[in-house]
Amino acid sequence: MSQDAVVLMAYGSPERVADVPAYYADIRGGRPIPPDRLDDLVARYRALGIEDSNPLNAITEATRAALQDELGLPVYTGMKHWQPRIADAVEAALAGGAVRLVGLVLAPHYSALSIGGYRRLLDGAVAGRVPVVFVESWHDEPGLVAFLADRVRGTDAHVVFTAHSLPARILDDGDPYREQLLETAALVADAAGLGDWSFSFQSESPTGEPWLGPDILDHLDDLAARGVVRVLVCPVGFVSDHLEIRWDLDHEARERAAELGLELTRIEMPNDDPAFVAMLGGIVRRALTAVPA
Ligand code: FEC
Repeated sequence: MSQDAVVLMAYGSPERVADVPAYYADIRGGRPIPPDRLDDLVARYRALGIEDSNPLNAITEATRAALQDELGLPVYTGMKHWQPRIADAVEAALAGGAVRLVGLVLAPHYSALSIGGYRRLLDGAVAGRVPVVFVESWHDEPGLVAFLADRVRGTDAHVVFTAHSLPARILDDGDPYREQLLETAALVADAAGLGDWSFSFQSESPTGEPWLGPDILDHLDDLAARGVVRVLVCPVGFVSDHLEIRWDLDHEARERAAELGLELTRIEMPNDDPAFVAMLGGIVRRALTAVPA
């Protein structure tokens, strides 16, 4: 049957520990990997219990299935750094009769280094065979703001909004990433009536160049020095439980907070929450009506 279809894109996670070297090589795009960094990454996945199967990819699948039900259209998962690849999703969609594709990334904020990469992979795979409606960002989507505001409203903790850091050189090129992140944080804080909040980056990689800051670990030091005792982390740049949430926040940031005498909690991630999936559905429907079939 000829119809529209959605390619739902995510970063991807190795299915088992044995996949980590190939997965990391994909992220590095051919640049060499220091052996200690690989060992460290394997140890992080092991610490999360990912030996022979990966619950993180199962979350993406649950979100895909729920979005498909919500839309009544086929939705195919395409991963940036693991399987099924974005190109696999495109081939499956075209084999299923798709005549137009919506490309939606499970990350709300645009950077040429992140969403731009998904777009290049999608466009390259489609190669002009069908029209593509690509959603560049959804950082100020009212449903996202309302969803996150519900997660932080009424807290007596200092709320720290976070997102993945990127090399600071993106600012030289006028990249909107940081601006969009700060906008989401301000919109959520306003909608939830928060008085005490801040923003920090997380998950920086030691690549030898400066990254956007402040990093959450340093930021926790500052908050403790300011007399803050309770912190609620709201990761606006991520939408599901994965390594950067379950290790970088739940392990590393929590450990640093404990050393500082801070109580650190985080919001439950959207994952496949029905309200979140309904919001994604609204974005897809709007994208389809904005562009003639
Ligand atoms: O749960 C999982 O298994 C995967 C979690 C995961 C998500 C994620 C999201 C983003 N990343 C972004 C940028 C970078 C840049 C580098 C980089 C490196 C890694 C490594 C792992 C990793 N990232 Fe990631 N990222 C996730 C996982 N990321 C593992 C490699 C080990 C390490 O450095 O810790 C640096 C690459 C390089 O070395 O050159 C840059 C951005 C996002 C948010 C947008 C998105 O989700 O696509 C931006 C989830």
